[in-house]
Amino acid sequence: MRETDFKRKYDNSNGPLASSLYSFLQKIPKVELHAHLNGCIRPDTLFALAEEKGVTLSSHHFQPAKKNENNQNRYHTDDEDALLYNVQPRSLHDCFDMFAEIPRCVSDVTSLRRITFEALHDFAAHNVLYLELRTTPKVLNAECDKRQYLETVLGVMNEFEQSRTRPMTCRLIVAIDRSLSEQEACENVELAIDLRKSTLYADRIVGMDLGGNPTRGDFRIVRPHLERARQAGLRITLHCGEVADSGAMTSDHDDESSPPKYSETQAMLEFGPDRLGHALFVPNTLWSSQQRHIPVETCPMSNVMTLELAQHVRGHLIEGLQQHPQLREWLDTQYPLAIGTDDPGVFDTNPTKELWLLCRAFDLNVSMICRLVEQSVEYAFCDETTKRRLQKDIHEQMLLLL
Ligand code: 6MZ
Repeated sequence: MRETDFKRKYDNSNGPLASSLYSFLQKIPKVELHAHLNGCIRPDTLFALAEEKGVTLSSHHFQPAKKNENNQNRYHTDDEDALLYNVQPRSLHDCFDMFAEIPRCVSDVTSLRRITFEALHDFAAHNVLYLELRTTPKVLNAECDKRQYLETVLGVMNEFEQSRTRPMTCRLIVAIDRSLSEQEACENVELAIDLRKSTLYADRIVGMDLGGNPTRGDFRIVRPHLERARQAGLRITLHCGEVADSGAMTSDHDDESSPPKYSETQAMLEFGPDRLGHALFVPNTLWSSQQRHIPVETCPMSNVMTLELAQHVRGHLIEGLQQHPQLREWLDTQYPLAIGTDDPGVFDTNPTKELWLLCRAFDLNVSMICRLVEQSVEYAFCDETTKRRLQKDIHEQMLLLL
């Protein structure tokens, strides 16, 4: 379909046809490379699990989703307000409060299986053809240690793929929470390496992530463990520059008598990860020509929320996203990007909404958004054969739609 024909059919300006754009974007095949399992929990499931386990959610952030007069929840695409406004603002502080509470409800294998199945189902419902889901292994109870935790998630992925309800390829990234101890980081790396020795999981576990509250922890402590993971063949993604670097940048360092201050962002770039998460505060001076090509997992809705961008424009998400510190330049320079949801359950988002926001905020046309999605397969951590198959499937589906 030519762009002008498309504009007629799926207008992407303001107005009543905006939801047609949403419906079109819902149908296109997608790739999700940045999603945290516990951040994907459906609000309704969280409330049900809390009730079942007698957990009182103390945080004021947990509010049941409001329904409109037709008893549809706020995510219904005809409800323009739900798409345009951040009806439930989440600061960085808010979302880490929530992450501290969610595990109290996901406290056994049954609930872990449930949230994993639901997360896979929800991504597949948005026609995600390839998912890299990440999670921090946890000891849930006496029957479920970290190994069983990961085996449960991997088992659900196997079942989901075999059921062929939806043709989605699932891979796992084992996460390290930077706010926890070095021992935790070491355990997670050893566990990922060990599980990959089993033929059952060799292809399924593809990488390690460093995440968690960016105002806590120290990359230098985790670095040797990530190095070991890399030596063992795991790919590495780092949450980087999610908040401004507390260390001075090298270019700011004029005083030659004192040693340069440590910059975590710089240390992370020098480590040479395979991908970066967010990369909101990475000064241009820090991207050397080689580092400039590290693909970035960008999560528009999460960034608008945690940077509180929409707050400045009365909750309007599109105007909020237009204030994003990097996205405009990344799009203009065709920087390697993968669009992710981060935490759909926490940020009221989904893979379609992320693309919709990008189109609306930066006036992207349909071929641009399709190209972004197709290119992001290149940054996936799976093997080359899987990538080529995905590229073919995505391309074929796109051709049918356009
Ligand atoms: C950094 C984040 C995050 O691992 O329990 N996580 N880390 N920045 C973010 N941006 C908002 N969103 C989620 O999933 C929840 C965990 O993922 C990390 C945090 O460590 C959070 O506790 P899992 O499945």
